[in-house]
Amino acid sequence: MKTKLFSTRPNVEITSEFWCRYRNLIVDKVLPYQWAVMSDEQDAKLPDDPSSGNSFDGNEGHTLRNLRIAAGLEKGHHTGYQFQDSDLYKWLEAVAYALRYREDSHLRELADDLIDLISQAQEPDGYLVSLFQIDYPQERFKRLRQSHELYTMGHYIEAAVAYWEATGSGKALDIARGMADCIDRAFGPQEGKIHGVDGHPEIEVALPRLYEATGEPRYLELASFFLHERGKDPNFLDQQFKEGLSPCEMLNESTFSHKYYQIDKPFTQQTTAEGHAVRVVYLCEGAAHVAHLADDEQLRAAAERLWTNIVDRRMYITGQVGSTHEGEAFTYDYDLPNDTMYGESCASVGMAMFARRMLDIEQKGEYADVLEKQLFNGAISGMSLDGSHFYYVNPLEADPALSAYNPDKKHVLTHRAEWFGCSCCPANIARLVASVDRYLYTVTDNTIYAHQFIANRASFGHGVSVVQDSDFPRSGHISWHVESSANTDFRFAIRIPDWAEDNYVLQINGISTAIPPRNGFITLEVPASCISMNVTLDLDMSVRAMQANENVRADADKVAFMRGPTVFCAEQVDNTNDLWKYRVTQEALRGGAVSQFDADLLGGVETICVPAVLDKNNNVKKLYYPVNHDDEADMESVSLRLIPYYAWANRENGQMLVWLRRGDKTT
Ligand code: FUB
Ligand code: ZN
Repeated sequence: MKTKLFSTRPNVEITSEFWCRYRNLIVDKVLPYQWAVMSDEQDAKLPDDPSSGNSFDGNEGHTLRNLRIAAGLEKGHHTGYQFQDSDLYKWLEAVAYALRYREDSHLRELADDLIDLISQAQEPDGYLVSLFQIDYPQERFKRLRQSHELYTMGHYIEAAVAYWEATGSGKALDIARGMADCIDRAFGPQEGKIHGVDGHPEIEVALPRLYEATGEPRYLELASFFLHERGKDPNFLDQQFKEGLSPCEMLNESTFSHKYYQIDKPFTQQTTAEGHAVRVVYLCEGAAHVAHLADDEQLRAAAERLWTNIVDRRMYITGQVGSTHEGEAFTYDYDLPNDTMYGESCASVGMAMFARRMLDIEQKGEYADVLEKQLFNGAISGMSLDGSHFYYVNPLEADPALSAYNPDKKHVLTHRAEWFGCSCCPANIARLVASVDRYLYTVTDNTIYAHQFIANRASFGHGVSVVQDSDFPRSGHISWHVESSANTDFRFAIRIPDWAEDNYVLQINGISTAIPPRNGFITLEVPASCISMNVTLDLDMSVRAMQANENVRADADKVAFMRGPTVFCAEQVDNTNDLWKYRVTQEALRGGAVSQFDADLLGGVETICVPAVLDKNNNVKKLYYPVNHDDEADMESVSLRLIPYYAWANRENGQMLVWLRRGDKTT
């Protein structure tokens, strides 16, 4: 076994202005707000959206109250979804990460009290899912297709590991051990145990983390069991209904196919991402983590295959996944509609986590590219700039009229909501933003891979520290000051992002170098004699006009604009006409679209001015009319203003468009 030089979990302090703003918002606004809603201190308005799981009227979740009832402190029935407890657990996990960068006695107290409550609510055998404890104790582990029992406990286990790491709370971790032991006694390959899986993967993500925290091999073995068991018997989840339906309606839901649950065939034989998107990406994240820890080639190969299928054929330019609201699911290759899509925030968060686990297995720039894409687009678009409004569905094209009058687009909100009946996304975004410091480096035996351009100060143990300065994504100038008293050789690798192509300059101690990237990284050898090294990378941040693969019918003849990793969009408030009427000119495609920083807009954002044309005769035409070639002469030159996609819907309600219509050769 090779000895590891560095800690695989470096100590990282984020200094990036962009991310500090978000992370302070998490502490000052997001977490207190989410707590207030989940503890019923504050009412939140739910969107009028009967699809996408928001069918509860009013704030009926009473998330904390469910746990209080389970703990015997209040009387009543469970309210909300079967996995309602998990929202609080994600909140707790986010608090744990936040406490690592900002001391906050109020949040700490709330979290400690919550752990006390959870401990009171937990059954003596470790089980804890409030719906079943309060109203359906006889149904425990009997309705796994929709019960979310392992999903819910999995989220607690993740939170507990994070809280233990942040505060040393043994109590939090003991509860998690109790849950995992309870699950371990009930499930597994041995005779007499349940040979089946939860309809919603998550325990596969949680158990390897608990294994890392405790060193208990049973937890890793159990995670491995769930991954290999998935899809072995496609009928397993249905079989449980043979003995009759549950008195709890929610648990009987059966409209979805085996593919929806990723059980149509063994996970290790799956080749395409099918069914519910969040389930797929959580499953893959767990598989990649277990593959790494247990050196499981089958799981690694499956995770890699599904990664390739998602990233090459089923992912939006902004990183979102899930092309349909029917089952919040993947559809088929290249089917990426922009206005009926789902793109759930949780799925983007899950993709970021999946990418990080893939980086642990193999240090390929591609994984870090996707991670960056999620961080700067798909995931943060789920939260408003004020931290108190959220998206569940993240479209690439929206129009208030469509959402109001076209039932196929009812699930697309043109303004973020205060909360959701099914509110899985808000705390998921919070836990990602609060833990972003864990996503910047991948560390292997003797190599530090610096793959994100988010300014930070990091120490890796063994006398090696790195200070990364940048004003990214505003500027493409990144510098690393590496200091070492290690007195041993090591490597420092820097990602060259795919979006930079060959347009970058790398300097080491002021001297340009032309080392070619391999697998997306330039690797620098740091000799034992080196006590400090300065590396700078200048990435070309020019605006890029992007097109989609020609198989993506939704984007045919369309163009999107990016600058660095950031995808841009047009919003109605900045542009006078309906957005789909603008045609982007050839000039815009050839470098004529330019960016400018606007310090007064949306807290300070880059904007792009795109040369475009509008048809002057537009308003006088009939519904249908013959093509008139003179029309081409009747175009009015205008410009379209774009803002970063993540910042849309923070002003007045209106249309939004990422993929813009491309003019023809004459425009
Ligand atoms: O089923 C639990 C969560 O609710 C899923 O992950 C989300 O997609 C939402 O359906
Ligand atoms: Zn969600």
